[in-house]
Amino acid sequence: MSLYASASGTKPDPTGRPASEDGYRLWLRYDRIPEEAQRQRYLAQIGALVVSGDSPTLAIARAELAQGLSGLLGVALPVEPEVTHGGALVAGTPRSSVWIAALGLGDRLAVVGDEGYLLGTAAHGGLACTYIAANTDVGVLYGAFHFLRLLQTRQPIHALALGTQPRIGLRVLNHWDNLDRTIERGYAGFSVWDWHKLPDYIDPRYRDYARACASIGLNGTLLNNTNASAHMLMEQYLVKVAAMVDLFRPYGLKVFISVRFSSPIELGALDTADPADPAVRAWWKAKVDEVYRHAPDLGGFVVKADSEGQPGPHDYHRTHAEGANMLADALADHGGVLMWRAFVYDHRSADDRHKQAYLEFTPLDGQFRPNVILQVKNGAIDFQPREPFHPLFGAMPRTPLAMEFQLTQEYLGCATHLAYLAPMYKECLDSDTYAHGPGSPVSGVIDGTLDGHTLTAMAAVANIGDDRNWCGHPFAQSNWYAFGRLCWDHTLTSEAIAEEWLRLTFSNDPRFVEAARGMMMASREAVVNYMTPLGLHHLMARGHHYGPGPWVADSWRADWNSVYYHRADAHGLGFDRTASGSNAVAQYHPPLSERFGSLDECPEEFLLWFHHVAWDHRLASGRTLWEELCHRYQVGVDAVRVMQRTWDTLEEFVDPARFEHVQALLRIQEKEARWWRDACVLYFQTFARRPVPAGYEPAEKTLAEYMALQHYFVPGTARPIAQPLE
Ligand code: BDP
Repeated sequence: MSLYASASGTKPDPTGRPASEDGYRLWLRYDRIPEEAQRQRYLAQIGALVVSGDSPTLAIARAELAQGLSGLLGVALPVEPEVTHGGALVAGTPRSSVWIAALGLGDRLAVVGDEGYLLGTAAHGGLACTYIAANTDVGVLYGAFHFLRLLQTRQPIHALALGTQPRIGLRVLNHWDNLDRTIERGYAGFSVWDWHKLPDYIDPRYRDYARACASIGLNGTLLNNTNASAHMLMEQYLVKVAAMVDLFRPYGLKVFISVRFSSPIELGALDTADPADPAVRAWWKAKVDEVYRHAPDLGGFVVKADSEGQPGPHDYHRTHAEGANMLADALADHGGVLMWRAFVYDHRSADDRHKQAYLEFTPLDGQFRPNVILQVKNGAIDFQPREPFHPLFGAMPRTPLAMEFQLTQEYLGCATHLAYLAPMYKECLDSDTYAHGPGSPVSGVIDGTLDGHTLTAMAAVANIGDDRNWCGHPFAQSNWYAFGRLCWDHTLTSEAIAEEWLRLTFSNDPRFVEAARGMMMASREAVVNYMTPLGLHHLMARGHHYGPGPWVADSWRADWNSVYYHRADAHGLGFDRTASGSNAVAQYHPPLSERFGSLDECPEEFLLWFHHVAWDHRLASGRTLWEELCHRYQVGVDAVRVMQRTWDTLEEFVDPARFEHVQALLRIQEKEARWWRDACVLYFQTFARRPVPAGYEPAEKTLAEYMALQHYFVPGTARPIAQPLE
């Protein structure tokens, strides 16, 4: 257990408020249960801890249970090699533990697979016990965390009888971390990976990272930026990667690395990276063999190719399948998986950016090797506050598709805006693709059930940095948490995950939980309203994406301009993606293609995504588009104010440090929500030429003043942006 883990404990202060915490412990806070009767009930059931077996993973499970239980129960439980009396908590596999073997759980264990577990109570030989049983050591570890969570959230454990296993095979955080410790789109400090000191110095924080991941069932981590540097494949970095692989192995966490497609040129001194060239293939084969000599159980590679200036097979007139298969063949000998990203769009293409990945990849369906999985962003543009699901889901039945979400809030207010994103992830996962008629949800594509795939994955761009509280905003931790929980079980509700996280992270007091859960559940919609209501998208300032920039029109690439997306003119607003426009709607299966394509039937939240709508068009509310736009922007600001007022009522339940931190961040959020509202309303007004309806707050500045705002050194802007210094 790391030193860090216990560094920020809570002791009640004389005023009754918990002592300040810095958030380092995330949801793994094991403070003594203050409700005495509850604590005694748990103690009566768990008087000793029996985790036999000496694998590194079981040692971690034992240490976690010992630390967690002694913290929660307030006494150091005896840790015993064998069960000698009733009231013990027993954890293990039928091989590691004679007691688990004796319980005869075979049939039930058979259905929880390699990573699942059973939690239950049983009696054997006259002794009663509570058990955590699994087929593998890592299953025991996952079960241990689940068991601790039950106590942390004060659940009854006297009649436990549950079995669970993950619905998704690979559950991977993607760190867009550069080797110099900057993070592309990172807002919580610098990278936690201290590459310079690896492999000799292992920061204790890495273990706490692995604990946190394991506690929510994540089993993969991609260490470096998708815009990959070729350095990653140099031997001096491979030994560093190997140290991480060794460290993370007992936590069940597989390491992946991003590789640069042109590495044979940069590292191998070849003059081509053409996947059909035998020398290139041989170079990759040898390089992959070398990688696996250092890190025999590396998870595999992630590749971004032919996108945003990254090299790829198109440079040699080869397809994505040809490029991917070359790498997949080299990885296959070692059991490695290739996660090939579908985030591709080309400014030289005349077609709507929304359509490009679909056009590129659907003809390749069935052409990828079995160890390739295509990693697709939740929406077709780019992690916007709201997007319809990506039309590739449901369009490539013969290819395993992985979901890619973004936890880091590149387009949702960086780390200063409170935005709980489980509702956004669920909205996508629960969307019906109609690929095989009604009842063909995106989640079914992802978990393999719809088309019978066994290689399944979910990935998310991490929001983790070296800020003491990991994610910048205390509430941003909930998105990391929610991602793990949804990978394990995408049928969980956003409300349930929010409640669980709040209880673990702050307080079990129902008055707190109910109010704070309400804030969380409303938060993402608030962001949508004050940034991009009614299906608007990509209105952010250029490059760093911080703040509004609906006027951005001067990029050398059309598809990096806001005006490309909103298409405001004297007639109206929105991107016509119906048959009269780009016809992106045709990429969806019926009846969605018709629904999205019809002005009357299109859900209002996607209206301006799919339609160019007249300013005077009446919406369901009876308001015209212009009036509704003004209304939504105001509603967004108001929702932030409601969050502020709610948070202010919760002071007694939260320690001063985190309370004041959230309070200050909500003030920033309110200020920036107004900035968004005013800048966008004033800008769109220049096209609508209508007055802002009565009853709305007047803008603070003029449009010219908003347009003149410049921001320097915005975090996460890894790629240099030319900015005038005067
Ligand atoms: C966009 C980011 C860019 C990433 C890219 C990606 O702005 O920094 O490199 O996605 O997904 O959202 O590769």
